[in-house]
Amino acid sequence: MLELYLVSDRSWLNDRPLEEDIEQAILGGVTMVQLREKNLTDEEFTIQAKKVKTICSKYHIPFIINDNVAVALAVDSDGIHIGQDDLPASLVRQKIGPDKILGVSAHNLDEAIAAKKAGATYLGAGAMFSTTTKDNTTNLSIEQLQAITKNVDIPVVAIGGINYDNCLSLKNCNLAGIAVVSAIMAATNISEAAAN
Ligand code: TZP
Ligand code: MG
Repeated sequence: MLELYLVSDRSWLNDRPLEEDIEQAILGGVTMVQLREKNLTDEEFTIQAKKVKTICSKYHIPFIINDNVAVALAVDSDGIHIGQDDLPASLVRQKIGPDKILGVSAHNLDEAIAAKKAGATYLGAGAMFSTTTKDNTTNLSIEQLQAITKNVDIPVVAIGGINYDNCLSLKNCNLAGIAVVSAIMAATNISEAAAN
């Protein structure tokens, strides 16, 4: 499920609808999709989420909403992903119930342990490499990543600057998968980038 986790970014779209790029990514081999929107109203986010949910459902790909519990509940997404600056994970778990996927970002082992305790289904750990997709990222070393996967027994995906050229350097980290934004969203041929 988490093998190749696409996190969306509409800033790479060239007049194409986001859901079409996401469909191309799924056709290329993406196994999970997160809709990450930082500049939409809840109403706009909900409209976009319904379109992406339709595509994900068509291919039986889990569909995750970034940050916004109201939107996640409104569209009945498969889950939600939250960071350390969003609502506390335990509260989000309460709001969404026991069965939804809850992803939590972790930047060190302590955050990873706390997220699991709070009810996280999986962890997003990073940033592994330098990235221009997100501001103010903190870097996580390979050793720190290995400490997380060794000591926390829920699936972990790595994120941050991961691409075709560097992804194999994470192969000894016991990951459930990798999460990527620009390595797929910025590609001219999205399905090919996902397949590669
Ligand atoms: N969280 C940590 S790094 C990051 C997020 C959302 C951005 C990853 O984007 P890219 O383009 O794959 O480096
Ligand atoms: Mg967040």
